[in-house]
Amino acid sequence: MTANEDFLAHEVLRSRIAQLLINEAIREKTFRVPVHLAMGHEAIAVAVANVRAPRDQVLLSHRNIHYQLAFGASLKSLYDEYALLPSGLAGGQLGSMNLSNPAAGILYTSSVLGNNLPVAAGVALAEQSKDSDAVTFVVTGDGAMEEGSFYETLLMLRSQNSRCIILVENNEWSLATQISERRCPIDVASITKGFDIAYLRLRGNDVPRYVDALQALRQEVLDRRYPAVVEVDLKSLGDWRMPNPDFPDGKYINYHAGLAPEASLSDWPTLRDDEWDPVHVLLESKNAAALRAWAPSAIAKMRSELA
Ligand SMILES: Cc1ncc(C[n+]2csc(CCOP(=O)(O)OP(=O)(O)O)c2C)c(N)n1
Repeated sequence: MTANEDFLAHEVLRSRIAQLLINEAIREKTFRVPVHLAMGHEAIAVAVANVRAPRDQVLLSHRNIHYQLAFGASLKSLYDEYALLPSGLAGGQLGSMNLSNPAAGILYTSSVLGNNLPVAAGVALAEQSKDSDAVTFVVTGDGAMEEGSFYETLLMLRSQNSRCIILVENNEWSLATQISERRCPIDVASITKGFDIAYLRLRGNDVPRYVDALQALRQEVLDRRYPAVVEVDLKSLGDWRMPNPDFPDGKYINYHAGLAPEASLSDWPTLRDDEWDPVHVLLESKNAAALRAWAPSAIAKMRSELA
């Protein structure tokens, strides 16, 4: 394992532990705003933070805690922000769904679904006019992709040959509906082909592999001067089954926001034992034993941050 791979693994773990501690605080009704946890989304956020060049800007959506953490926000600064305290990351002014952090490269975050896409097109155009070699990253979801702004943004980015990467975090769900329940499938690869926009699909939560793929794509976007879409298959962890007489195994409840009632923090903070959990994937790494040994002390240290 290289030093960078080791760093990436610790970042994934730090993000998961921080989110499980935030989940505990949600359980205790500490916060004054709804928080959308992103457990299961850590790998892509850690990879983007690692690939980003200093001038690159990132624009986020309602579910953004994984990027805040990957871009260096402390657990305490997020905890205080969600409690709307002056000591919060944005002085308690932005809460969760609109939390930006321009000093760290998170230029803009919007709770209005699909809104960050045209804003990103504007940001990318502004960078182009300065002849900079910056790439703009914008994060969206499979639900937000249903907004007209997604398609308008593709048109605008390709027409202007803007250096922008749209990341679609495809968790298959939008609030309480699955893609198959609410719409026809959208073949993003074909749509991007129609616009002659680069397309990359990621799955498996292997952060070093994500970093390599994103680095190559970022370079392609700069060299060829055109946009790209990355579709990332992932699962938002924290789902649970509610007892219900009509469902022998309980009714499936997708995790969307707020408390993940059955998620709790243990010495090795996995939530499922397969490739859909980025923390489980770390067990495949050469450093797995050392990571397992490190986790309890990290948990204790982060818990003490909040004491
Ligand atoms: C313009 C607008 N319409 C509706 C909403 C309500 N809303 C918030 S999150 C969400 C679902 C988003 O789904 P997706 O983009 O897949 O992200 P996920 O929450 O699954 O991560 C909706 C409909 C909103 N915030 N803004």
